[in-house]
Amino acid sequence: MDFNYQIAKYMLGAANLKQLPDDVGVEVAFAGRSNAGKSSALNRLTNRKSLARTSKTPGRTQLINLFDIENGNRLVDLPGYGYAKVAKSVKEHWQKTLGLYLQTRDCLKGLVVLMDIRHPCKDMDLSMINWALEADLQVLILLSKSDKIKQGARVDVKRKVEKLLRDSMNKSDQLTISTFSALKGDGVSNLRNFLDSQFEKKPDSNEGTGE
Ligand SMILES: Nc1nc2c(ncn2[C@@H]2O[C@H](COP(=O)(O)OP(=O)(O)OP(=O)(O)O)[C@@H](O)[C@H]2O)c(=O)[nH]1
Ligand SMILES: [Mg+2]
Repeated sequence: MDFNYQIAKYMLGAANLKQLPDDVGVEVAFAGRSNAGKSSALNRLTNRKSLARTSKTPGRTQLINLFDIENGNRLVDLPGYGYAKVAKSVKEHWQKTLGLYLQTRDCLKGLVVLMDIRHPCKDMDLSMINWALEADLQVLILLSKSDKIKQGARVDVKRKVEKLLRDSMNKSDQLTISTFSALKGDGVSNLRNFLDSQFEKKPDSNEGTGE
């Protein structure tokens, strides 16, 4: 393991792009439909119960929340898309802000897209994945809440999603797919490996200095 994700520190929640920290270092963002399990995935990764706020009510995360890892690396919890009951004006604001963040943020290197394993590949998921690949981001798809279905069905859904995405997307070599359960820990090592491969290592990380 290259990075210790347990030391993640909450930095800030940005309501608009002006509030984001300087566009340097590396960011990997967690995207997905509302309620897909983005905040829960971050909590599982960092082994912290409530680093990122989770909720049974979709639309919980309403800011771009940033968490500092170290060496200028940041995890980003994005507001979910596709939640019908949020007021239209709020939704429009978020779609615009999210779109701008994804399109203009130079330090954004990777995107983790969570899709509930029981309802994968909705239109907005496919647009998000397609857009990210076209923008040359590395993409990890997490088929979330895998504990909700049996092992056989898990393998089956993963295979189908893999085929659909490989057939429909250009640049699918930038794409990795894993099942995931924040509850049971399925796929957490795949998430860690993906992040380790995106983040900047220290220039001369010196073991034994206590850092
Ligand atoms: N069974 C099960 N439930 C999960 C899992 N991950 C998340 N949940 C539940 O799904 C609900 C939504 O989880 P969140 O992590 O808040 O989802 P989110 O994608 O951050 O949602 P928004 O911030 O609204 O976009 C919560 O009730 C979680 O407890 C999982 O792996 N297994
Ligand atoms: Mg959330």
